[in-house]
Amino acid sequence: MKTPTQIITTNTDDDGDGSIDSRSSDTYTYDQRDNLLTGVFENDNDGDGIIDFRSSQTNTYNQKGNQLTGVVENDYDADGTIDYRQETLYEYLKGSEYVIGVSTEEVEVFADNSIDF
Ligand SMILES: [Ca+2]
Ligand SMILES: [Ca+2]
Ligand SMILES: [Ca+2]
Repeated sequence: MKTPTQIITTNTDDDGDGSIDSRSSDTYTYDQRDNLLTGVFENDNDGDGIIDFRSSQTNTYNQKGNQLTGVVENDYDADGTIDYRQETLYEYLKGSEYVIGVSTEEVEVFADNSIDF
């Protein structure tokens, strides 16, 4: 029996001084077939406890477990407004033979003061 929810937290101490310089938290959920349903990725680039980047992935599947849609949403400045969205549609003919296609939609290209590397 697989765990339906998986959370991976990474703390990075870049200079080894004992204080965390960046952290990321990834949360995954799976269906009973072990297909990835959602993934949420959060990044605190400067380790101040405030999330600076957020991204999510949402997938749907048909009854055979083949992926039907995949939606990626990125919030580059973690202000709650999605800055980038990409939707992928999968179509299948007989069996699992996969035919087409990708459709990409961009809400905005970039936010103004996004990533503070
Ligand atoms: Ca450090
Ligand atoms: Ca931060
Ligand atoms: Ca945003």
